Parts: sequence; structure tokens; C-alpha cells
Amino acid sequence: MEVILKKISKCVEAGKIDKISPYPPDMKGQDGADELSKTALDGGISPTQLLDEGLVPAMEVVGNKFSRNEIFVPQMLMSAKAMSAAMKHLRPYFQSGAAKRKGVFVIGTVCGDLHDIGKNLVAMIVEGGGWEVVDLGVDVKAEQFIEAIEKYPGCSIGLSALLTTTMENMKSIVFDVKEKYSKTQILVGGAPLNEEFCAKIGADFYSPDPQGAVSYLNSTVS
Ligand code: B1M
Repeated sequence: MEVILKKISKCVEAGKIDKISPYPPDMKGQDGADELSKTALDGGISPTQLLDEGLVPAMEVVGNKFSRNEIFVPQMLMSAKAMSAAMKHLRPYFQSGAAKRKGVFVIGTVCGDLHDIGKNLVAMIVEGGGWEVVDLGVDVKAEQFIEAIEKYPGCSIGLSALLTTTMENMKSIVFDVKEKYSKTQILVGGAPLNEEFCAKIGADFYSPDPQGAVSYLNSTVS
């Protein structure tokens, strides 16, 4: 049992999606996260074990390496894809309630802004951290975040912005959300932001990278 979970972790860390994936070259022809996760579940490993002992620790390693600049966006994308290949097999268990996630994280790139590469990475890493992620896409307005909070009570929300112009839109989104739902945790991120800006607009947490967002979200439930 432990052996297959270790193999799955290794696939996620290395970005080995499935058997036909040529990346990474030294794992060519081997089963990837896709096949191994299916084998694990068919062999009796519980969905919770697969998530908690296989996928979450692996994504944590990946997120931390990225934070330390030991790997870069392409490697992290491959790991996130491998994780998604495994998550595909877990989805039915989440839907039936047989496996639980830590909570719901609603994320979007704020209104006026169409940059979504960083936001997508954050979404994938947070999902790999054991959270249900609801991705509202790009150009997201305050009303859409508020609708999502009403649909997923208790969720946390994440705002991403890449433009110095659109980061200003975060301020009104945070204001509108907090006015209606003062306890909703709001995380912000994106290249032009910093902690000072986060404090100025009244958001709860700024993270420069996806792993920081996962660590903060985890701290809100532990
Ligand atoms: Co745009 N663009 N762009 N662009 N673009 C920048 C951001 C820019 C810096 C380029 C430049 O001039 N040097 C500049 C902004 C300048 C400024 O505001 N000061 C710029 C501009 C001006 C524009 C347009 C206005 C250009 C024009 O049309 N005249 C236009 C705006 C469109 C709009 O949004 N309304 C525009 C358009 C585009 C494209 C569509 C062509 C494309 C976006 C494609 C897409 O996203 N699907 C694009 C791109 C690709 C870039 C650059 C080259 C790369 C951005 C990126 O994806 N980085 C960028 C220049 C650059 O950065 N070199 C640039 C990689 C990504 C992984 O990083 O998004 O920072 P990032 O995410 C990081 C962290 O920030 C963090 O985690 C991620 C991983 O570490 N993070 C979070 C992000 N969100 C987070 C949320 C969190 C936590 C962490 O919690 C919630």
C-alpha cells in the first residue's frame, strides 16, 4: 500500500501525468499518476488515504520548491497536471461524500483583468492541497464573489490581479464582500501586489505564491 502511494507522490512531484506522457524523460513508458491512482483505489486504498498520504504531501513539496525558486512555472504546471490526472479518479468519491475536503476556495481574476496563468496555478495547487476549488475565471466582479459565498457558505475567496490598474479594483471587491460577509477570509495575490497593499485594502492575507495560499487556508481550519 505504502509503496504505491510513494510512487504516486513521486509522479506528482516529477510531473508524470500518465503512461503515454514523455515527461519526464527518465520515467518514459512507466505508469503515471493517472494509472497508479486508479490501481490504488481499485486495490482498496481509500480515497482519503490517496489524497492525504499521496497527493497532498507531494503538492506541498512542489509548492515549497517553487517558493524557494528550486523549480519554475513549467515544472509546477506539469506537477499540477499530474495531480489533476489523479484527482479525476477521486471526484466521484467527493461527490458521493465518501471523501471529504478541507473546505471551499473560490478564486477569480478581478474585473478588468484577463491574466489567468497565475490564478490557474493557484487554483490547481490549492486543489492539490485538499480543497474544493471553484474557479470563477477572469474579469470577476464583486457580485459574482458574493453569489459564490451565498452558494458555498463558509468558503474563503481568492483574488488575483496582474495589472497595476486592476489591483485597484480589489479594494472595492474586498469592501463589498466584507460589508455583507465580514467573516469571509479574503486572500489576494498577483505580481504587482504586496503585504502593504493587502493591509491597505482590508484583505486578510497576501501570498506571493500558491503554496503560501495553501498554508494560510490550512491554518484557518486547523
Ligand atoms: Co499582460 N501584462 N497585458 N498579458 N502580461 C503584464 C502583466 C505586464 C507586466 C507586461 C509588461 O508590460 N511588462 C503588463 C502590466 C503592467 C502593469 O500593470 N504595470 C501587462 C499589460 C500592460 C497587459 C495589457 C494591458 C497589454 C495591452 O493590451 N496593451 C493587456 C491587458 C489585458 C487585460 O487583462 N485586460 C495584457 C494582456 C496579456 C495577454 C492576454 C497577452 C497575456 C495573458 C494570457 C493569460 O493570462 N491567459 C499576458 C501575459 C502573458 C503577460 C505576462 C507576459 C506574463 C504574466 C504571467 O502569466 N506570468 C506579464 C509580464 C511578465 O510577468 N513578465 C504581463 C506568470 C504567472 C505564473 O505569474 O500571474 O504573477 P503571476 O502569478 C504568480 C504569482 O503572482 C502568484 O502565484 C503565481 C505563481 O507564482 N499569484 C497569486 C497570482 N495570483 C495569486 C493569487 C493568490 C496568491 C498568489 O491568492 C489569491
